[in-house]
Amino acid sequence: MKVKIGYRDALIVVDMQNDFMPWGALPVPEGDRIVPRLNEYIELFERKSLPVFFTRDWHPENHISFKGHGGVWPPHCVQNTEGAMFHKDLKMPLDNKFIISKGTSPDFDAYSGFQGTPLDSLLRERGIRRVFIGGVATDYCVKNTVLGAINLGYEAFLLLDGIKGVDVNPGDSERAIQLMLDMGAVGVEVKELT
Ligand code: VGL
Ligand code: ZN
Repeated sequence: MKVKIGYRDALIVVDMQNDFMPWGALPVPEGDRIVPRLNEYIELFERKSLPVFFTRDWHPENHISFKGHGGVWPPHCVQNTEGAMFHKDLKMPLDNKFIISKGTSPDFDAYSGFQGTPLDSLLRERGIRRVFIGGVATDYCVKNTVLGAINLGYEAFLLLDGIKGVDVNPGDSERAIQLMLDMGAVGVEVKELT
């Protein structure tokens, strides 16, 4: 299926930060392998002057999701640390780019890029109706961002060749993908976009 992208479309790249890479504190296996593919998507949107949103986990060091503070995860993506920086090879556009920080206060966590952020209003005020979502982790922040988008009335496209999951339990990512598709997300690959 060919999908023609245009002025009502935006790209959302989820959490491509060092701590989610194989060398990071909360590694997503092969999380770094999707960088070149995500760069292709970014360039496609950039060429058409369409907005690109980069979400990032941006936690205080006593964050509720951390072990010892009520959560299950090792400390990760602590504000202003190297682990919270984007993968160095990710091609961030100079213009029409937005960085969306989430999980920024100690007592709230956010797996969805929409939770506690201005993402919805930024999309809405630009007349965006369709969002194309890739990044990490398929079974956490990608899943919740896709479902959040659908709940808010956006048409959500899942970048099947631009996602990687944690798979704490084997099969988590496969089940997450199936759930997103069942909820109405449309799976696409880069070669289908024009
Ligand atoms: C994420 C676990 C904890 C994610 C964030 O980006 O998918 N996963 N915090
Ligand atoms: Zn987190």
